[in-house]
Amino acid sequence: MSQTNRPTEPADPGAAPAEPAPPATPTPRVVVVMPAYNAARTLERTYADIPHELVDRIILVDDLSRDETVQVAQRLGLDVIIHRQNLGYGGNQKTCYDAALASGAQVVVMLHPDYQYDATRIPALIEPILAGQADLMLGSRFLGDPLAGGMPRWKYVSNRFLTALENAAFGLHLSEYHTGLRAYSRRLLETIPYRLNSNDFVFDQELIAQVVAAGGFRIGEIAVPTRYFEEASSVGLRRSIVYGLSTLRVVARYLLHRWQVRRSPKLTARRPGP
Ligand SMILES: Nc1nc2c(ncn2[C@@H]2O[C@H](COP(=O)(O)OP(=O)(O)OP(=O)(O)O)[C@@H](O)[C@H]2O)c(=O)[nH]1
Ligand SMILES: [Mg+2]
Repeated sequence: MSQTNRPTEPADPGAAPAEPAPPATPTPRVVVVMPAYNAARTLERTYADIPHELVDRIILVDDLSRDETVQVAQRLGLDVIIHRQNLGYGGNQKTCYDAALASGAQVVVMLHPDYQYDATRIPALIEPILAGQADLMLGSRFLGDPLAGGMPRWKYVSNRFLTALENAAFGLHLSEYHTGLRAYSRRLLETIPYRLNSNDFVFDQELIAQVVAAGGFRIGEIAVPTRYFEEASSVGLRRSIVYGLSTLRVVARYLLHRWQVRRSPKLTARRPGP
């Protein structure tokens, strides 16, 4: 993969002579990552809603889009990483988190670049992580009215079904597991062996199963609006069926692991420390 970086801050020619540096403030580094594939038509809108005063860096990983995603991202000044080959949504996120950790992120926000999730909600999303009260925060559409936001009824029903099943298996009470707006603490991403997960959409579910299996991580959620519209990227029926079945497999694997019937390396391994 290749990487293009945002130019560093230009030196201010009119700057006063160097004064003693102020004491280093422990500012948490918040990094937004966007796993992108053909997001040219929605990227600028998504970017515009990001609370830039809170975010230190925005990394976009392009999975060999066939549109102008890379050009738009570069024009916006994002850090762009380009995959040499199409890996899929999960493979894309692996690169996102590797890059975010390497950049020193303390909090990592994963945001779909298709403008389906309201980036203006990022401050509320990351607040519990910054306060040390959560390690994983989910932006949930099901705390609002997903149907009013245009979610197709069959997606609504399958989401509810899978969420109920996952709650029962994981012993949680979340309102949805299938959101594209999430935030993670550095500690979580350093602990969870996310690289072992699928390169496909089920990556998101495997990661939550890993978080639950690891224990000791607090998960929270906030309400986010649902937005379905013409230019948004959306999974069709066939891929949704594959996704649903893969999610069932994640739940089954988790239960077998927990009942000590069959141990899963994905659910036991730990990423080596830095
Ligand atoms: N790397 C990669 N990313 C993808 C692929 N398909 C979609 N994406 C990105 O992943 C994000 C989520 O994909 P969507 O197709 O919107 O799927 P979804 O949001 O889970 O499902 P919907 O509720 O139908 O929108 C999008 O913003 C895309 O930019 C893919 O094949 N490879
Ligand atoms: Mg989408």
